[in-house]
Amino acid sequence: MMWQADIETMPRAQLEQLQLKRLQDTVARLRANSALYGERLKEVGEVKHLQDIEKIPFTVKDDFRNHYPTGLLAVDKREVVRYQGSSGTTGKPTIAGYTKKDLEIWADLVARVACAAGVTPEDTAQVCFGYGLFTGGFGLHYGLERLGAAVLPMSSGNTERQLMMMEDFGITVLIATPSYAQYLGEMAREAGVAGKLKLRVGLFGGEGCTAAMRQRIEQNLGIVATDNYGMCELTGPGISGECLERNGLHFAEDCFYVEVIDPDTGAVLPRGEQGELVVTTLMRDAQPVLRYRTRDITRLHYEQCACGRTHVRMEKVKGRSDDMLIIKGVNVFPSQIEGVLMGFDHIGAHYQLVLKTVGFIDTMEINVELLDGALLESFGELENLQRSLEARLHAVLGLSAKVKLVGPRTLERFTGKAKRVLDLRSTT
Ligand code: DLL
Repeated sequence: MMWQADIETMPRAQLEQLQLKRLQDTVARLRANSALYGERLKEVGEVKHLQDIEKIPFTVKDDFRNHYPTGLLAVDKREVVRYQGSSGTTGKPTIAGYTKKDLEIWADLVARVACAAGVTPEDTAQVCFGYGLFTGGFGLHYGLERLGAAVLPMSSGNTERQLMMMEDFGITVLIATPSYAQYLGEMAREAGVAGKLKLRVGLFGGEGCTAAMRQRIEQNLGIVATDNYGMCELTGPGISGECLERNGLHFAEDCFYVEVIDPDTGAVLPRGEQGELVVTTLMRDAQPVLRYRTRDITRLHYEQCACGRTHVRMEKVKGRSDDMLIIKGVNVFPSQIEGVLMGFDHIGAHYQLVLKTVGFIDTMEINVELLDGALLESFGELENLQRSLEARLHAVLGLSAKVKLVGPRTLERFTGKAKRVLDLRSTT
């Protein structure tokens, strides 16, 4: 099923022509209406080919901070009908403004990823993303309405009430971060309602999760879930999402131009190489963004997908370059650790990484929840499991980590994006 089949299956040559036209329009509008880009584009000549984009300087998060809250608008403020922001809870948020047309396009983009995940107008969806500045709640809400599904706007938190409504309404679609979906599944089983739920589809996003973790959540809740990516600086959710092939997230290339760069040198990498995702908006009126450095590490696949969509597929995000841990000089993404942990049967879905400095040396301890507390009674089995985990982690990461196995339900649960890393290392 496709929401805008003509666009989603557009032959690549035609798609690239459309991108060039839209890029040229965006650049022209920014030259005329944006103080920041007007200045930056002075040195950039004409954009005649898509590759000419490489002459344009990058936009970075600090540009949003320095022009907070509305300095990046390229339209008169009277044309703005909504503001959204980044999900962080401290400091000044990153702000995105939208015109009416921007909101229309955004709703269609979200309807596209929901449709690709198998959502239909017959469905009733429970949105467990926060409604507020965060783009997740309102973004999914209007996209699902656009598609014709019924929406229950529960927002995040109050898990018992979420489960009650899920059962009462016969909710079929769950919209949540994977960590909250995991928690909901756990609570549903505990409350004895898991068997009564009618869920069939999940749309996960706002944070990554490994394929192994997803499989566990799917089993708990009886759903098939797709991964959906987005960020406030570039609109919000709906910029890329998986189809049911689940073989990468299709990027909405009619509305965005994507590149992958070497995060250290800024050089554009050849197609298919892993690096930092850089995105240019092609259809935003209120706040167009040129070459935004997302900090997210991924890889792009240009071969056509079995679903028939032609838009480029982005691999699941491996991590953010600023979340990458450097431990004793070794680069580690938390997702690599999750991948190892989920390969063990007795291990639950909750873990926490604790980094400390002991006598000038970095150490990593991983608190890992067991699925079954009974294992804690058997010292021998516990020790065996701990040793196997440590050996596997060492083999995969090239680094020793101490594993501490803890009882079920002892680690913190999250209703939004999970915070699994506790970095207590001294910075001196
Ligand atoms: O998290 C937008 C969103 C909401 C996407 C709901 C999908 C569903 P921000 O709060 O601005 O926006 O955070 C953006 O979150 O740069 C990634 O690091 C991370 N992120 C978002 N989705 C994924 C994902 C929303 N599917 C930042 N996989 C991004 C991995 C993700 N990371």
